Amino acid sequence: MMKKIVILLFCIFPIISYSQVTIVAWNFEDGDNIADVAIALNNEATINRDDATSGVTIKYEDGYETGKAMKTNKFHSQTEDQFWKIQISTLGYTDLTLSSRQSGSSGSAPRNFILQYSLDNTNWNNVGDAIIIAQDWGGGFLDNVLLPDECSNKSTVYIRWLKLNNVSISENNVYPLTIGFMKGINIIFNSYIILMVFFKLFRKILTKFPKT
Ligand SMILES: [Ca+2]
Repeated sequence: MMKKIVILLFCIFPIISYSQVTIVAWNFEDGDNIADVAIALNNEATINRDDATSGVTIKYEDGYETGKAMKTNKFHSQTEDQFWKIQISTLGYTDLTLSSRQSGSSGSAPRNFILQYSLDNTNWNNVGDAIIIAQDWGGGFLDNVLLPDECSNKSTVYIRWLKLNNVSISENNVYPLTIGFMKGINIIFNSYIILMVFFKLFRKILTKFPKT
C-alpha cells in the first residue's frame, strides 16, 4: 500500500514542478547591454550588433510603454549581414520561447527582419516568418515564439534578429537606413532537469520498500 502511495505522489509531482523560468532577459533599465534577468549561466550574456558594421552608436532611450530600449544606427549596408545577436546557454532547459519587440524611429528605418538561431555561429536557421517593423511597438512584436528542440539543453545557442533587406518602413528603398530600436528580449522555458532529479530520487525510495 505504501509503495502505491509513493508512486501516486511522484506521478503527480512532476506535473506541478514543470514550471517556466526566465533564463535570460533584457529590459535596458540600467543602460547597458548586459542581461538584466538571468540564470547563473547567462549572467554575463550581452546583446550586440554585428561585427561587420563599424561606427555603430548605441543609445538607451524610452521604449515600449514605460520601459527602455536599446537603439542603434548604421543599418544601411548593401552587402553585409546586419543584425542584433545574443549568445546564451540553455543547458538543462527545454521548450524555449522567446519574446521581443522592435520599433523603427522613422519611416527610413529598416522594416524587414527575421529571427534566426545557430549552434555554431555559422549556419543559421530561420524561426517563423519575417518580422515587419513599424514606427510603433506593435509591428515588430514576437510573442512567445517557440524555438526548435535543437536549441534545448545546449551550452551555447546563438540567436539573432537579421535585417532581411534594405526596404524601409515607408516601403521605399531608402539609402541609408538610419536607426533601429530593440527592446525587451525575454526567453522563457521549461525545465526537465527537475524531473530527472526526481526520477533518481524516485528509484532510490522505491528500493527501500520490499517487493509485493
Ligand atoms: Ca543590463
